[in-house]
Amino acid sequence: MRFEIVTLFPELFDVLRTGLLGKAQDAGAIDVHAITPREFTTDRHRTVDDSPYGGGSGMVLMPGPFAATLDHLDEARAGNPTHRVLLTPQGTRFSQAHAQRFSDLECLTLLCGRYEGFDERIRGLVDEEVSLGDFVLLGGEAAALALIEATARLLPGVLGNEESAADESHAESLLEYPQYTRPEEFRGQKVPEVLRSGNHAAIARWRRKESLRRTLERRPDLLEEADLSKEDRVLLKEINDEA
Ligand code: JD8
Repeated sequence: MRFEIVTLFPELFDVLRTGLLGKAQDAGAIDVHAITPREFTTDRHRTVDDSPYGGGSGMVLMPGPFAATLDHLDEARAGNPTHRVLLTPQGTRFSQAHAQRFSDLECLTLLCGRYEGFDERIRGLVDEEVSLGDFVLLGGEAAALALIEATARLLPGVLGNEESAADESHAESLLEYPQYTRPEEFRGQKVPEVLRSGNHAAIARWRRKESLRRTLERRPDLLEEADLSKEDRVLLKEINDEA
């Protein structure tokens, strides 16, 4: 899968050479191409922003350099299609469902802004608008990096361990159970006995119960959405009766 990023700071995407996504790039499973609209300006100062019509503080990104960048990318792709996403606080909240949908694409083009944001006519150049969440960033780049990571980890050949992505997807509606490794005792806290019992059925039951407990305590909204089995309801009743 190819990720194209239109950004004033293409060097920020060098971080994707780190770790598993670096390996995925080396292996050709993903291809990351960050490009700056400054390259497609025509004036001496390489201007990409200007003051807002109607007055007010700050600068607004001009549509021309963004449109020229997208045209260039279309030509470089030789007619192969892409899906264009604008990162903005005004977009729909990014979720795992977006990551799943994007991971089916051959090519995804992400538009990142800075300053006070985009000239309204840039919105007409994209297929959808996405927000990372209800907090204020300085620009779209950190949101794009998170979106790329969430999407790329779903691709075949990216995770290394082929089981992990599928394994987690059926559990994605619940929070994860507590995990332990060595040592057996740390600062007076012991690893739960059941995990050292070798009883795999008991371990699976304990893990499911602790997932349910943690989700109930921290993210009851997720529990509403989860489709729970009869056994899950038994475990939830046990949790309730403990209190
Ligand atoms: C793009 C400029 C800066 C500063 C308005 C738009 C996403 N979840 C998210 N939070 N913030 C962004 C985001 C912020 C951006 C731009 C995305 C382009 N800014 C802000 C305050 C005034 N501009 C985001 N996705």
